[in-house]
Amino acid sequence: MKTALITGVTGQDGSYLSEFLLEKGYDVHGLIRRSSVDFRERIAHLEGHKNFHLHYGDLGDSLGIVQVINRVKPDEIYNLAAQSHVQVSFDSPEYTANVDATGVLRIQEAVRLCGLEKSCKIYQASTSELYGRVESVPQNEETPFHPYSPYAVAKQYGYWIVKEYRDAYNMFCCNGILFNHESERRGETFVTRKITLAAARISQVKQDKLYLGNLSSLRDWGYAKDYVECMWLMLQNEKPDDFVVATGEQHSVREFCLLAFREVGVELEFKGEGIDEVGVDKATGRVLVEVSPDFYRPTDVVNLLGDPSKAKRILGWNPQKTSFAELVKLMVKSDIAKIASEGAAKRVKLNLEEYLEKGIVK
Ligand code: NAP
Ligand code: G4F
Repeated sequence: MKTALITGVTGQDGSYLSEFLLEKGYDVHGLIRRSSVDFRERIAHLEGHKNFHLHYGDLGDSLGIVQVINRVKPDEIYNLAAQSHVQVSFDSPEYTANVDATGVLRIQEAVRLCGLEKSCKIYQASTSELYGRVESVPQNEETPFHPYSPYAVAKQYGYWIVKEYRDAYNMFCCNGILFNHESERRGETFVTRKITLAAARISQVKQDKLYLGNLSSLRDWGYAKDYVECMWLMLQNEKPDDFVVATGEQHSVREFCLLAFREVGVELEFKGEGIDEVGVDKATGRVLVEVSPDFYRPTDVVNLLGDPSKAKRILGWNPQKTSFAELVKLMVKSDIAKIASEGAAKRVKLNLEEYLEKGIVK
């Protein structure tokens, strides 16, 4: 039985990758951070599984990482842990560098210190943000990087230290240059999930309006569940290498909004430009989407489109399992159910409070 260690196991990708590897018969170990709230929503359903184990640790703490790697002796490490929000990296640039840059080095060195450099394969979660202020479109493994946020600059260090250890110490380590991938489990402050949650709430009269930043930003959005398979395929390849993982299709934030609101029966029409642009419900004339400068970034990456030919050719990975329209649909559907169930739970609580007050239940 193969053993895998996943950092970032509580995140979107970590949860799907855990399910994927358990399904393949792996013994899966996850690194978790101690926090005051101990409910880990995305992996709660896995916590009783006999081949699923959790260990406390933090990418900022070398000694802890060495201890976990020494205890687990993994055949494969998937380093998914990161301060993963680009906008937040402008507010916490030093923290982001410590986790997203030096954290990668800590993993690589820990593997060497534990004497596992010949047996343990490492996957590093690199990113399309490395292309940043893009120098050409579409982007592939040969496209020059131009990182354009503290997050991307930190990830660039991670990318290069992986390549360095591959050459210097002959280690099997790979960079997956993943373009944006989303899902029902996407963090709620990333733009796609913010939109699908808002569409669900607005349709259930629980929110009035959605405020967004740059509506013209272009992304290559795929489905996270499809992408974790490619992480695994990279570590099964004959030799370590770097791969772009993308769909090869590009859409704007505005287009994402149009499709998401259509799923809840609202036809939006966008009017105006820049900060004055609004998304109006065609049927009622109500303004449902507005632009707020709060969500503009000091520097924004606006033209990402990936070319996944190499992953397709060498790894046999299918980049278009889930289409853009299907992705939007499944995210909105899930959020409609989530918001409705929150309402139901609240009603039960209110009823219970009323019954307690009236002495109907004790
Ligand atoms: P995510 O949902 O934000 O998850 C991030 C994970 O990192 C969480 O489990 C978080 O743990 C953990 N983490 C954060 N700081 C840590 C630290 N100091 N020590 C240990 N763990 C820490 O991210 P994701 O979307 O799954 O992305 C996974 C990885 O792929 C990230 O490295 C991200 O930068 C990269 N990436 C993502 C995309 C994308 O579109 N999703 C594209 C390219 C690259 P807590 O639960 O304790 O916060
Ligand atoms: O959803 P986003 O925050 O994702 P972003 O910045 O592309 O980063 C994500 O994908 C990267 C891969 O390219 C990962 F490495 C990274 O970890 C993360 O998962 O923003 C997408 C675009 C940006 O151009 C942003 O300016 O949407 C624009 N946007 C417009 N309004 C907004 C908003 N982004 C957010 N988060 N919130 C808004 O209200």
